[in-house]
Amino acid sequence: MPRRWDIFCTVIDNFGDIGVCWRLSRQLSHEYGQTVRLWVNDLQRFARLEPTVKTNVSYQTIQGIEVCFWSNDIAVFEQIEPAEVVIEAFACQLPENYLRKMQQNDSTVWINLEYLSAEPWVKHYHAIPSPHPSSGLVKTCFFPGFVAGTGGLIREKNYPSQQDAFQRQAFLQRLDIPTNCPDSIYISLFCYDQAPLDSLIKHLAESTVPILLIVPDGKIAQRITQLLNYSHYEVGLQMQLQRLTIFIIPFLDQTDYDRLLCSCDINFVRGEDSFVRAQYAANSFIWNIYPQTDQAHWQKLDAFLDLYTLTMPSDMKNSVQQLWYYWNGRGEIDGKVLLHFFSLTESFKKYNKTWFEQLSKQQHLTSNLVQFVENQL
Ligand code: TRH
Repeated sequence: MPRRWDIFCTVIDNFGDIGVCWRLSRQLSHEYGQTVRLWVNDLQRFARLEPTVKTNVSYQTIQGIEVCFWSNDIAVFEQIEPAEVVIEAFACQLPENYLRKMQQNDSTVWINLEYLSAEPWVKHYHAIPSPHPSSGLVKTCFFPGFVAGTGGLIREKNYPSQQDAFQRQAFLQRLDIPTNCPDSIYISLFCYDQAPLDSLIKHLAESTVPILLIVPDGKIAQRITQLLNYSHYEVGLQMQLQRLTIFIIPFLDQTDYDRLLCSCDINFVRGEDSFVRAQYAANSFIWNIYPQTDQAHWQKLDAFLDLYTLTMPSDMKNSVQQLWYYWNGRGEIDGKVLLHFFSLTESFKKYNKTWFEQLSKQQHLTSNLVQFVENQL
């Protein structure tokens, strides 16, 4: 049943909020024929991962989705009729006057799309309706997750076949990355400022295996350039340190970023969305979790490790845990740890394929959302 959806997204920092909302919007529209209006407060950020976004217009249609700039001027919402389904992404606050209009139609389905976590409590809190204190409307928290009983993960219907069909060699050549280095390890790098970048670069440079490190344009790429004492920074720059070759590539659109994850042997990913996509790419991955001031991220990290490594041989499990802890700021490693992780690359690929198959068995988030809405209306 085609419904009208309003998705509200505030970009707090980084790319994850709009990254998730954009994937959701596209899947709702393209695979479920839903009419989607996406409200986003930062078009510049959005344009980084979707270059067709115009940053100087308030309304535009992209790939069949109405994209609206959500400014501070709430008078705009006086003219707006709320949709049948309202998604408030990551507990962003709806405009007051929009909320008042929602009260006039008590069949509106109002959902707060939460952050992803592998913690066991998630399935107990998923999809529990609660009355909103001031409006009296019912709001439901939708928790994405990795197991049955949660909201699931965003996964396009044709994701595996899409990836099978793509041409790795042509893709890497398009990015000016050499493809004739069969003995080299291809690594992509996307991480937070807190990650021990200096030490990683040092270990990679000392590796006995040649390494091609691919870094999308951004703060991390700039820091590496400084670290290696290069006098200028630009996209396309290639740097050499012992057996390590570093390529600064453009910040890619989401589809190409997915391809990059499929093209590399090892992916350093972060946050939420790139972390999930690395799992779909099924190559080795190292997660830099979004750091929280109360250290709550450690619980989240451990919860995911428990689930992900459940059936992993102990050698691989220890290697993942040691490396992920180090990468998130707990403990140092010596070069041998990294080399050992590299030596397990093929085993990780095999294990991660099974992990992906397991994830694919659960209903995906968009399908769960559509089903939930149909049950309400
Ligand atoms: O950017 P992030 O750090 O986002 C984070 C997390 O979502 C976190 O949970 C949230 O609290 C915080 O934002 C505010 O990392 P994440 O989630 O991986 O999102 C990055 C997005 O950017 C993802 O959709 C992939 C996309 N991307 C590209 O499209 N091209 C690129 O070149 C790169 C490096 C990323």
